[in-house]
Amino acid sequence: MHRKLRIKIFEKASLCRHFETNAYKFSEKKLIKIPIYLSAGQEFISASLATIINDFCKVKPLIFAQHRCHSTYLSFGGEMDNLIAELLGNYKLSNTGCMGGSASIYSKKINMFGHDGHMGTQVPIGIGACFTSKKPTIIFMGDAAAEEDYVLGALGWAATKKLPILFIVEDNNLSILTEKKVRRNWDMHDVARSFKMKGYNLKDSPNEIEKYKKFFFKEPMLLNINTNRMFWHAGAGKDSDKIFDRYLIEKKILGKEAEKIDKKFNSMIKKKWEKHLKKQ
Ligand SMILES: Cc1ncc(C[n+]2csc(CCOP(=O)(O)OP(=O)(O)O)c2C)c(N)n1
Ligand SMILES: [Mg+2]
Repeated sequence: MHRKLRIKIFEKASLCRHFETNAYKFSEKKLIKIPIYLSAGQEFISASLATIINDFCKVKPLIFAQHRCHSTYLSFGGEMDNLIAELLGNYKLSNTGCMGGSASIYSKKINMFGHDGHMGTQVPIGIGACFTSKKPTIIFMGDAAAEEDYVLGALGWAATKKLPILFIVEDNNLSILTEKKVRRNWDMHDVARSFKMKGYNLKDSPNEIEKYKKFFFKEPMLLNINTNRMFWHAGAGKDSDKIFDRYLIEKKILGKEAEKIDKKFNSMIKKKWEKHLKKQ
């Protein structure tokens, strides 16, 4: 992967990481009063996809995400101020009004549709939107949402109709606290293949994700991307301090340039949150 592209992806991931660590802090201090679903640890999935889709595919897809969607929204160009206002309940200060809380973020500007809270419903809904519009569509789901019956049936339809959909399983191995091995003995990339669509199992590294870009939106494809959730399922807390952190790995590989980006977003995003908190 070109270093320039890798840096661009790191920039998006850094923005997402600092957004989430601030959300964590203010949730812990009870300044955020609603349930929040933090995506820290998983941000390289949306940061890589958004950058590659913008630079390489040059399309603006319809976006369907699940409850852990802050990084999706921010990576694809959602306004950070609106999301901060939403989480703090300062709806009048955002351009969108109420977005339905952390789990249901939407944006007309970036074609992102809000989630209804039922795991996996975004899959048949997104497939329907693509079937009628034929627009390039990206649908995110968790590894547990992927197990829902209505997800599996709908995948078969997308495969049959060869719809231009990129299905992304953000596989953090967890359904709240239950690991995948307790829940099932099969893999989502195999399921996709059994429906005769492309299906791959990969890590959440930008390098790995980039390998599949030539197939994006040409036909249905499912990428099962293995990742790690840094914080609790909901709210501010940690299940473990010992998780693999892609952000630290990328920062180390990219060296001084990444350190500078990290510092820049650290101070910029902290200031943004503080500005919003003053208006409360
Ligand atoms: C249909 C349905 N069943 C159960 C729930 C309760 N629930 C909310 S999130 C969740 C786990 C989601 O796991 P996954 O899809 O892997 O996403 P992650 O939280 O790991 O990002 C469950 C069981 C729900 N919201 N909807
Ligand atoms: Mg999960």
